[in-house]
Amino acid sequence: MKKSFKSILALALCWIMVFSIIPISSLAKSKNAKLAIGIISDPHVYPQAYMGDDISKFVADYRADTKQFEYSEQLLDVALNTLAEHAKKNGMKYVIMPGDITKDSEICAHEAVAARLEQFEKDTGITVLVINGNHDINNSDAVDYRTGEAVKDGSQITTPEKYLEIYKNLGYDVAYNTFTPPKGAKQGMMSYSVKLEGNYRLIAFDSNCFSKDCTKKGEEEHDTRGMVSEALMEWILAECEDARKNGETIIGMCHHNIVAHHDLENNVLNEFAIDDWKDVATNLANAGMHYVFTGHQHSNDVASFVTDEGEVIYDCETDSLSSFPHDFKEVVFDNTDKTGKITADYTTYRADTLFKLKDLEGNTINDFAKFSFRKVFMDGGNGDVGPYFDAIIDKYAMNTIYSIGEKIGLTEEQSFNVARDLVTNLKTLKVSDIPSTKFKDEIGFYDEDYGTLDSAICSAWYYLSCGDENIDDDEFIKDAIEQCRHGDVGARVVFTLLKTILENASGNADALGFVEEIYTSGLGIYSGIAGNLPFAPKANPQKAESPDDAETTGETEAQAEESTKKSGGIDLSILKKIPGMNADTLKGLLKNPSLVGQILGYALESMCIDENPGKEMDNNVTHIYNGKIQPSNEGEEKPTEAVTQEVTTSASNSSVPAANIPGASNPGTGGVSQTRIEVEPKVPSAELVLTLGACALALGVTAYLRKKKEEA
Ligand SMILES: [Ca+2]
Ligand SMILES: [Ca+2]
Ligand SMILES: [Ca+2]
Ligand SMILES: [Fe+2]
Ligand SMILES: [Fe+2]
Repeated sequence: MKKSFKSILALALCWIMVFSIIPISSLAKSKNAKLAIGIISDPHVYPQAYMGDDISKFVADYRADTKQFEYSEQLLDVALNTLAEHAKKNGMKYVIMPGDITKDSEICAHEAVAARLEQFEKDTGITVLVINGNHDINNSDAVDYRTGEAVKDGSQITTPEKYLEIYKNLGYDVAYNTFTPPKGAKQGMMSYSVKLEGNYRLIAFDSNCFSKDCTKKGEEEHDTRGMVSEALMEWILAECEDARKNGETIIGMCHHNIVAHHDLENNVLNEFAIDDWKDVATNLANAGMHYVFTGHQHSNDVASFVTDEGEVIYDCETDSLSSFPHDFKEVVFDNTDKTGKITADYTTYRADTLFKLKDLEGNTINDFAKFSFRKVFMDGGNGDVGPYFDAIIDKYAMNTIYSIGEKIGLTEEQSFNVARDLVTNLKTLKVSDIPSTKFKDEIGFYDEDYGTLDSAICSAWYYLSCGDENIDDDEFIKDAIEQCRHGDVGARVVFTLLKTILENASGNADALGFVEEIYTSGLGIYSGIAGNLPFAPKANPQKAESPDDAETTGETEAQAEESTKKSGGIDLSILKKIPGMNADTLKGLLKNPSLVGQILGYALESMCIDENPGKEMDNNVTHIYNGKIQPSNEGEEKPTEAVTQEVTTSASNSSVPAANIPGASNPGTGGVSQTRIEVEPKVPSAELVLTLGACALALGVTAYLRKKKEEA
């Protein structure tokens, strides 16, 4: 008896063990569960070993770039090490990367990153899943500086086939399905899907254009824009269908934004959101993809979009690891709710949150975000974006300025002075009487007497890049936007432009032609954009008696003083020095300065205000998908934006019903406009447009230069 009791006991213990261990662990794979994922986007790595023995040439050549290439390897290191540390607590199983892995598709960079990621997989047991970005394939900017000079002989360009070979162990090794484009086409060819633990399906799709079947020029050279071809969409929808049949929760990843994160993505910056984004977002959301992870624009943002059927998609964009503020994210999904509710709990971290970087001299950098912001915009000064503008003008515009100048008889020196003075005069242009002080401690830029245009640009850059925009406590930026929209900032920008040119070229017979060509060409482009803006350009109420009339019709001293006041303190008498100037010409030139101001205000507002899906709901929040949304009962308008089911801040864990979210039922105030706008501004780089953007839109000169450059 004793013996058999023992064996029964042993048998029972065995059963307990079998039931308690084996079934649970085998069930875990197919059963819904929480899932932690790390997200690193746009690391834009370039290996220091390829910058040459003396890297100063490389650093100088990329001065006009906000990406910190010389720190890109360190940034990836500290971010991965932080994720590994966090994984010990949150059990993270996957790290995903939504593209722009390299500077410009350099093979040396791809190979260095792939080696680092494979090592990370070995060290941590975490699986890394990558997708390519626009910079990563067929990019003729691929460069080798090992000789100390920029060598662009094509030897560093990564082809699509080479890319697949390099990343074979970083996604494709665990793929459930892959996409094969139709014969002769390559769009989407890196796309694959993976079944993730916890009953999720990741659909990683290649939104890029690097082959002749889809690039704008029909060449095997990358575009900045992105798209989903018909064949790729068919494949994605089939994947969604298959995942839904299996009861899997669908998660998307691609490089380009599926939902526009602010209104500028609908017009000026239309290469950031994917082509026809509303159609793509509608297809994906209706097919059951409610969360998609993107990058590309180098900023932190969540934006939502609701389809006609009431399905929502949240586009979570992660900041570029190599650009201010150098963030990465972690998300915890939960699909265990029986009703089908899916929660995504996001947390955003600075790259150097646990481990610090070293500068080129080997000194520890305490706050890399601040270091990088100041390095790009201030170069050690206070609130002075001059060096960055100088670098941009130098890199993108100087040759064009010289050639225009030459055409109208300016010396090279005069042309140079026009460019230099424009930068100086515009960045110090007063846009508000209120001092700019909000970022004095955190970043170090400020204006203690009154707010200038460069402070407005720095502020906008901060808000857009960091996310969780809240300008409630920023009296300067609120006033700057108001002054641009309805004050005389536009007029003063125009006068500054004229004054600068005339000061350097007055007396020249063609100076007027120069001014007119620049201004009208710029204005033409603005009018084109403005016709599609979500506001109607209003005539300035003061325009009827604007200074241009007075200027050319023999005004009195008192009138001149009044004109000077109206033009923001700029002495307009200089306009009289233009050879051949008459009232009609001047009127034409100064036709609509209020439009210039409105566009500048619109650009600033798009970058600084974000209520989609709600105010401060980008970085550390929980977004919940809880089935279809019923269109709101007030009015026939369907909610096309800024809608969230229920939002919980991670910190407080308090639940806020959708009705209480600012902007939730108020389309038109959030980041997404109602109509897609087709304009053709050619964008040399994200950095150029985003930074000069606010300023250049109002300038006219940059649009003109850009257009001229294309013609050249
Ligand atoms: Ca792997
Ligand atoms: Ca947002
Ligand atoms: Ca935002
Ligand atoms: Fe990027
Ligand atoms: Fe990109």
